[in-house]
Amino acid sequence: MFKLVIGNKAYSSWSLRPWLLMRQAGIPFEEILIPLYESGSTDAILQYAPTGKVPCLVDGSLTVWESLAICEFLAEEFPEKQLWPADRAVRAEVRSLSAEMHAGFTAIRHHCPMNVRRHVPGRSHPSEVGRDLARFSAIVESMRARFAASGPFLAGQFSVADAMFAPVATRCRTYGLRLPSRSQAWVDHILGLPAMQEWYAAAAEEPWVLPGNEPAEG
Ligand SMILES: N[C@@H](CCC(=O)N[C@@H](CS)C(=O)NCC(=O)O)C(=O)O
Repeated sequence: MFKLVIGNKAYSSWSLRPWLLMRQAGIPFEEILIPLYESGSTDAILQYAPTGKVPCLVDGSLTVWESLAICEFLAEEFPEKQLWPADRAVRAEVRSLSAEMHAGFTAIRHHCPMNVRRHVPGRSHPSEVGRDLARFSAIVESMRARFAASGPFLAGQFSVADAMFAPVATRCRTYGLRLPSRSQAWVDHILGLPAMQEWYAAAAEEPWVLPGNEPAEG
């Protein structure tokens, strides 16, 4: 069985991506959770991933690291699940969006760190966060306008892009970021998935708290 090595569910946005992909696609795996940013965390991760970072997927003697590479690998392993859309043009677009997420959105990632236990709406954020949010909304509005008829996900049916953007959905909730209606509907849909509810419930039970990152604002 696959082993998926992840970090704390409260904080580890990169871990959430392949975890959600596997849960949503019904791909069985054993979860190995290594609490991050403790003495010994990096050494523990290095037993699996050469980067010392999570996520990491282990399949027997084979190791795959980097969230997007894991998603690519799984899409190839399970072609019948169509984790990339079947249509060539849509697939190219969804691949581009997934790569854009993997390489970009640095302001929102830096200034609005994922913490699914937190709710702190109404804060002011640097203007570059607004630019990332505008790009995110433009993506979702465009995708949902074109693919509404084929399902509630970005390209209609669930794809790697939904998994890659899922942590942005959690940040929109945590920080109360305002979105246009189609984007808000996508965020609500992602956060309502049973797999996301499972992730949130597990995060709520985690004992680990990063200093300065956790007052229980609600
Ligand atoms: N580009 C990597 C990013 C991985 C990453 O930065 N993971 C964080 C947790 S979300 C990590 O392992 N941090 C531990 C550390 O940097 O010591 C990916 O896509 O998987």
